[in-house]
Amino acid sequence: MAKSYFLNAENLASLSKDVSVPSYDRDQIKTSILHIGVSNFHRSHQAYYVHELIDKYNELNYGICGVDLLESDRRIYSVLKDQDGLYTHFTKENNGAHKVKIIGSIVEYFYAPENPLAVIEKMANPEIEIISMTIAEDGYLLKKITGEFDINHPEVIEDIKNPFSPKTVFGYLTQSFKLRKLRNLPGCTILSCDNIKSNGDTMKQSLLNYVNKTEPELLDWILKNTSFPNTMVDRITPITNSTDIQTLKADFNIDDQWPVVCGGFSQWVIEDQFIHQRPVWDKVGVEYTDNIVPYENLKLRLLNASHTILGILGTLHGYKTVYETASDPDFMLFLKEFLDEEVTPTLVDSDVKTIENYKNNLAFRFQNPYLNDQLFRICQESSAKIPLFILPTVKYQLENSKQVKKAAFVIAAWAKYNDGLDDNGIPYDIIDEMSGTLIRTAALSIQNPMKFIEIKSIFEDLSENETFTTYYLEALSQLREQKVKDCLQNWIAN
Ligand code: CS2
Repeated sequence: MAKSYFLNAENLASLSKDVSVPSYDRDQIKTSILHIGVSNFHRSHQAYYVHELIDKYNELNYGICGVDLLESDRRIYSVLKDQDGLYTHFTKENNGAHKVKIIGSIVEYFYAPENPLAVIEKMANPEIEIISMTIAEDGYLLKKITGEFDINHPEVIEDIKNPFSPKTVFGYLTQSFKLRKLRNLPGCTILSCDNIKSNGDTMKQSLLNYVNKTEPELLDWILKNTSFPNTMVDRITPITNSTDIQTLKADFNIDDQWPVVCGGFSQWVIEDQFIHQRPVWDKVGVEYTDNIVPYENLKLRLLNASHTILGILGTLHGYKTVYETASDPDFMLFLKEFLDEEVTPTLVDSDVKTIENYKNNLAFRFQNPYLNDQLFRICQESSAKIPLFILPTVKYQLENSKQVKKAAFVIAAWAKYNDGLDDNGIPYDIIDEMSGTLIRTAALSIQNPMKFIEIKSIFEDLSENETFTTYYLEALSQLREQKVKDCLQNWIAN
């Protein structure tokens, strides 16, 4: 086996010619973006676009300063430190083609727990024009059911007590905005890149609530000097596994401790509301829009809902990956009918051709044999995903007296999923903030099947809707008697 090279700035020149390395001088880059939450997804998506812009167009004004806030981020901190902020972007296309690129757009990095004041200073630096984030849904500290900001959240209480060593993104933003105001500096754009509905509006609502409680005299400044564009983000990014690390070593001579693996398709749509000049990311495929809603609905209700369905049904059957499940015609037929009959009617802001193209592209993306996207990843935190990906469809359909049959089957399958055993009797883990409630309620629903959809923080009043519950009860009783694949036959082709 040829010698592999530890990935760092010094070794870039030694890497094989098959590997694309930054063509630019990283020392010349100005950091105008500060990104909170250097997740796998950030590295496969935003940091990739930023890299492409610098690499292809020599746009040196848009480097990234990465920031992580959580104890659990210690590992990425140490990897990026060792690797001079460099990492491998490993794209796997459906036809087996691989693209291996070293991404150089993260040129600075701060691990906030080690030096919170340095992070506050950096965020207040006028060179930072955009503060972006991927902090996951729970980072917004919203109360279940009402969706309001949880002002009594333990981390908020902590931040109020220790404003100069905050734990939350809101604590950091508030302190840095105070400095900007005091120093008479311009504000900046807050760019949420989380896969949630109205991510910019949600960020704004949470931040303003926090500021209202902690520094009300700052509210006016924030309203005048910042903006919160909504965005739609999309790139399938499986969990990196040891085989990926080995392949990069053996086939490309790169010794990268934590590369990022992703599918070929990527989309980023951003509302055009920037405080400073809008970045020319459109040169590398970003779309700017005045209205994010149609894009968001396609993404959440078609792609993410499909993932959730394949995740739950596939796991019950005993499959391990999206690819396996999406290669099984029974599961795909059920999914296709669900998308056609129950989701498509809700997509009132998109034309038929756009919707059809989107659905066809989805099937193609799911059937990528090289991606190894684990159902385990998809099923994590379903209690946060289902209200976002599937229940808005159910709500729309019920309000318009339209079909909800397959959605009801999926919810029943999720109740069964929380028993933690697949159809071969093999156990799996349930990773969910609400796992205790889910497991307990699924067990109770063996005697009393309504119990599961009576979890108000997930389903609100859905258990009171007779059309839905009739299908749900029928589905759950079948699922308790038969394997999921056998049940599917009763639910496809009406
Ligand atoms: C997935 C998403 O977590 C999930 O349930 O559906 O992570 C999905 O892969 C991304 O949103 C794709 O952009």
